[in-house]
Amino acid sequence: MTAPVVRTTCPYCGVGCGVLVRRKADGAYDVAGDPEHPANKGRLCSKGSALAETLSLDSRMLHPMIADRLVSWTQAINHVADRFKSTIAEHGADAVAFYVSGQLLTEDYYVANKLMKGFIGSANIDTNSRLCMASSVAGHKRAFGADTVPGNYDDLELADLVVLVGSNLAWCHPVLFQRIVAAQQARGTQIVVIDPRRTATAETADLHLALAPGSDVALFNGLLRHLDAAGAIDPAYVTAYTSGLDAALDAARADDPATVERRTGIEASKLLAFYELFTKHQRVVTVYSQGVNQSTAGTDKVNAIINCHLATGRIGKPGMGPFSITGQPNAMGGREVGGLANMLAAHMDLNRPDHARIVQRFWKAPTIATRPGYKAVDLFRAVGEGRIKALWIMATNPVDSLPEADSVSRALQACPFVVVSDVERHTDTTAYADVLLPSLAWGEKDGTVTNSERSISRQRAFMPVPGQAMPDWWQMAEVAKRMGFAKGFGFKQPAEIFAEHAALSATDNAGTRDFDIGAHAGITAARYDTLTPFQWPQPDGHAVGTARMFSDGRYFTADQRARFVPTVWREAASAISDAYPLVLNTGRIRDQWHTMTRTSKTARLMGHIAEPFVEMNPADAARAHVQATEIAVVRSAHGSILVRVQTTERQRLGSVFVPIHWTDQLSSSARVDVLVTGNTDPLSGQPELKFTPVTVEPFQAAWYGFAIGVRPPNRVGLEYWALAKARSGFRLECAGRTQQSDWAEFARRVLGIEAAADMLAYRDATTGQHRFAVFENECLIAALYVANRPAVVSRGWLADQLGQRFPGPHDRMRLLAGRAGDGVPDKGAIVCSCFDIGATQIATAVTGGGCVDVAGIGAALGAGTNCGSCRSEIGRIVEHTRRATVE
Ligand SMILES: Nc1nc2c(c(=O)[nH]1)N[C@H]1C(S)=C(S)[C@@H](COP(=O)(O)OP(=O)(O)OC[C@H]3O[C@@H](n4cnc5c(=O)[nH]c(N)nc54)[C@H](O)[C@@H]3O)O[C@H]1N2
Ligand SMILES: Nc1nc2c(c(=O)[nH]1)N[C@H]1C(S)=C(S)[C@@H](COP(=O)(O)OP(=O)(O)OC[C@H]3O[C@@H](n4cnc5c(=O)[nH]c(N)nc54)[C@H](O)[C@@H]3O)O[C@H]1N2
Ligand code: SF4
Ligand SMILES: [Mo]
Repeated sequence: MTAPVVRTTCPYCGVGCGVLVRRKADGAYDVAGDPEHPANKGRLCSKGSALAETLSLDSRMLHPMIADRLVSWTQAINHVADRFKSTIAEHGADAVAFYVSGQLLTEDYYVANKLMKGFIGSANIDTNSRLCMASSVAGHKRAFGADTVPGNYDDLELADLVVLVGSNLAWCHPVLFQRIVAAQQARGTQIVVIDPRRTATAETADLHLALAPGSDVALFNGLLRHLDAAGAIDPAYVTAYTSGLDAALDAARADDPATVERRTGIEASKLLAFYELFTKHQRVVTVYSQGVNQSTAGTDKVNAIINCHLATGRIGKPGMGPFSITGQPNAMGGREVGGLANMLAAHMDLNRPDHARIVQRFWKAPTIATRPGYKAVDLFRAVGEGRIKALWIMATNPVDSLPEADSVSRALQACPFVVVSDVERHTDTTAYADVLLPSLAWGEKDGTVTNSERSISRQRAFMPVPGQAMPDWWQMAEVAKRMGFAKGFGFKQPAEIFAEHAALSATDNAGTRDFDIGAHAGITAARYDTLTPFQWPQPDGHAVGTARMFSDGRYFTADQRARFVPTVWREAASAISDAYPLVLNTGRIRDQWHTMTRTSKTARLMGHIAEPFVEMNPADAARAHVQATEIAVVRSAHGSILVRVQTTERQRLGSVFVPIHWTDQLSSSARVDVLVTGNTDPLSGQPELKFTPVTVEPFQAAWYGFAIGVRPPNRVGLEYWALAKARSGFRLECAGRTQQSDWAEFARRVLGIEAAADMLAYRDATTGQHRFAVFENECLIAALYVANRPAVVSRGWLADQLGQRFPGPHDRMRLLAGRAGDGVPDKGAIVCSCFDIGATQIATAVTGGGCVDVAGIGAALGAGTNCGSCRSEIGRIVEHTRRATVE
């Protein structure tokens, strides 16, 4: 008998891939792409493919806790409800707040929003989506009168030109990227990438514009002006369906070509090449994400892009449109339930009395919030200033992900009452909780999510409930009941919540609001169980959802016309200076998800990049007196971090890049948001996460070390460290400013071993080398390599030796040498995580195996043939190796 297959949705990015999960005979799970899901048609990326490896319960939070004491759910719920009630009684409803997440399911989010806005009566509920797509929401509302994503994924395949602005799609939305690359190969779709860095995405582009950070408005104003001059504006469309073109053109004309060239730092010929491509192709999709949104000019950047699509009438038709790609699996669902401090439920407006009446009446709520609450950055400032006295954080890790992050931890420290619902016991945020509530994780919980193309899909449970973990919606409904709101929160299962949410969306709607899923109002549990993906809107009576919005040229503004918005380029809020001469850009790497609470559990995903780094141009590195592979201090006006230096020409002069992922759980001091400014976009409240003035300085290490261990090495007292999971244990990078007097003693402390242990040692005073390997029953259990310079050992190979037998002196010597012997290939850093193929193997297949391209590497090694996330990196290695061989 074969085990049943559960159809669910990937919990990571906003592509929203369908996943098939099967329980194997050994109890482990097998994860595969769902061929029937419209988003991915069977594909998965490296993170999706590794989902089965992240399901362990090792570090999970499994019991409610008050002040580190295990308590029952009743005690925990009573305590939370009582504290919220007494705080409200004493200080008013605006003295409490929820800070939630685009990783909640729609049902969780709906309950949170209902409780805060309709029953507590405050709009102090904001979400990490404020850091993610608030500028797109604000831009959509300005242009369309509603927060509507016009197109869909098929448009990316139907387009003749795909413009990617501030999006590293190859790493952040890999399955969508693969769909575009397939179209590029099959039908010659042109790809333009607009990003200050030459990213993996840019490597595959036909044209890459490495613009000066923050200059997008000037670039798109220049495009609008060019479209006008070239006669490419569609007067029929503009006259029939829009208003405000003249004012937008006037604003754009302020940026003459020379000004655009100066502001963007892009030479005129390249700018013209892009403008001409855009002019020539009718079928253009402009995809944008955080390089656009996370800026003090974020909303203007969004509208500068939309202006160009409206002017050419390229919206609402196959293969064309502006396309805001969402990051989190349910960023869209959160918008639909109104989970932001300036929205009401079901895409209704907080400041419209008619909308407030609809929602309040539908909820039979005692009150309704009519004033916007605090947006994320201000919310934590209000916590810090004592204006918010009780805070519930759910499915997000603000101590790591909010700007000026050290002031966030200080605010939490000072806050009288902090509740954290999470799935992990130890995060940088759970450390500040008065009450910890264990939530069900992916694979254990049921509900819906909405992806970037408005497609609503089910997440389904396939695992048993661990410990006492409970769904997030249940936790809030119980607290609501205990606060005296039993009537509004009697939900017994997520289907009931979804049914109510769908009914609200259709209430007094009749086509006046974009979000209407009335076809699913009152859905039964049985139908909810079998729900297949559909695109909203799907009003009552419609058999299927809506693939494309605005096809009829009607928008959701009062006069049903789309609005052009005049946009004016302005500088980032903080300028570089002599003290802070470099611009810090932050973002993602391919195989990690945010604060790594789940993706760090698998050695396969840690094998790609195992350590936090700062990527900089070699000339900037030389000026800062730091070298590749050394540790550097990156400092801003707000704080400093320690990270490894990487130098590359792909990084623009004057800009440096640091990934967002590392936390205090896995590194000594690499939380990048400690550095980042809390300046926000005046309209959207989204912080400027991609532009912080910083300086880079040498760390002045006296020694560098690399350790492995079957148990995590001890980090106490280490100045610099970064920990990562390896296949049979852990690996640790470390460094310090002062030499140790007794390295053997140091090794025993870091490796956590007894004095009597079987420890082999090697010392070379000239290079400051100290090497130790520790055995138990002839098996390697730990090792440490220290030197004056960054330790040159084969890290992947060494980590793979943990637990292996080393009976003889010859093998043991090889271990101390830190390298595989002759004839045993060293993989190098893992590039293809699906097949575990490293950079050295790829280079060897070029030099010794005659491979000349990505396809050849795929045929020879398998690398790049499964999820495809690594194909652009393979291409880069092949090209580099071939060039090196020719020279
Ligand atoms: N592997 C992985 N994938 C993810 C995530 C993850 O954590 N890991 N997170 C998901 C989430 S929540 C999100 S929001 C998305 C984000 O997806 P993306 O937006 O694609 O990712 P980022 O790396 O944040 O930033 C994108 C690019 O913006 C560029 N950029 C910086 N400043 C500017 C500028 O002024 N103008 C322009 N045009 N570009 C600029 C950066 O160099 C960077 O390459 O990814 C989602 N997917
Ligand atoms: N400098 C800089 N900062 C950034 C960004 C950037 O580009 N640059 N990007 C921003 C963006 S776009 C985003 S989206 C944020 C992301 O930042 P966060 O939201 O802070 O990051 P995550 O690691 O996804 O946090 C999710 C938390 O929820 C927990 N969790 C997982 N599943 C569940 C569940 O079902 N229920 C509950 N209750 N908890 C769960 C996880 O263990 C984890 O602790 O970071 C933002 N911060
Ligand atoms: S692209 Fe990858 S991370 Fe995103 S939903 Fe699909 S499998 Fe998950
Ligand atoms: Mo995000």
